[in-house]
Amino acid sequence: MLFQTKNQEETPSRRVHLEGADLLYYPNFLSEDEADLHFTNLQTELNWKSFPIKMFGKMVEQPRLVAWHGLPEVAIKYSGVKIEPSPFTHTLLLIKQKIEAELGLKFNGVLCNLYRNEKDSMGWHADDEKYLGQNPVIPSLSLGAVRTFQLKSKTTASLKANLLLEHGSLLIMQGETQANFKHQLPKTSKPCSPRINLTFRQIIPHLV
Ligand SMILES: [Mn+2]
Repeated sequence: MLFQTKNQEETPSRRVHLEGADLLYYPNFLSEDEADLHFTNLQTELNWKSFPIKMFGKMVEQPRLVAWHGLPEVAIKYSGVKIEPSPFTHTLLLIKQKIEAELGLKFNGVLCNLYRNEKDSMGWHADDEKYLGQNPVIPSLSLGAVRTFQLKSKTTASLKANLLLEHGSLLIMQGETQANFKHQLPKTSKPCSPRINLTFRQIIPHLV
């Protein structure tokens, strides 16, 4: 088709229909081989850390490992704690460049989450921090075990979606998605192997 770019033919995407959200899903953004290789390398390359959080007045470990990588100026506040970025690694740069080429956008940081098994999770939240700017474009790359990603409207209970995020897939959250919706990655009862999720961000340093 004339209006289709070469890129879109190579990495087909589909819209996720959810009123008030703007979601684009590429099931095979990476080939199986690329995804396998990146998954293995990221497990050892990244600066994975366990972050404590306060729950019901007690300090507990968050149910996942986290790494923040980016340009030197993009320290962020994560769960109320300021974290300085580790540099982009070789694998992160390869993935970042591929996403930037597809979207025609630049990103200066990437939040990495490692869900070690079915018990690891992330609770309901929106990526709506001021330092991400209004209506941020957030590409979310998934590697490893398939997990269910859930979205729910901040105001309308009937507006919700469950998405299975596959190995090598890319979900783009953009437009008013963060303004109108929260998202989470619930734990599951079925045993599962590790999953790595990379969410790329364009941080506005003076707003952190
Ligand atoms: Mn998020």
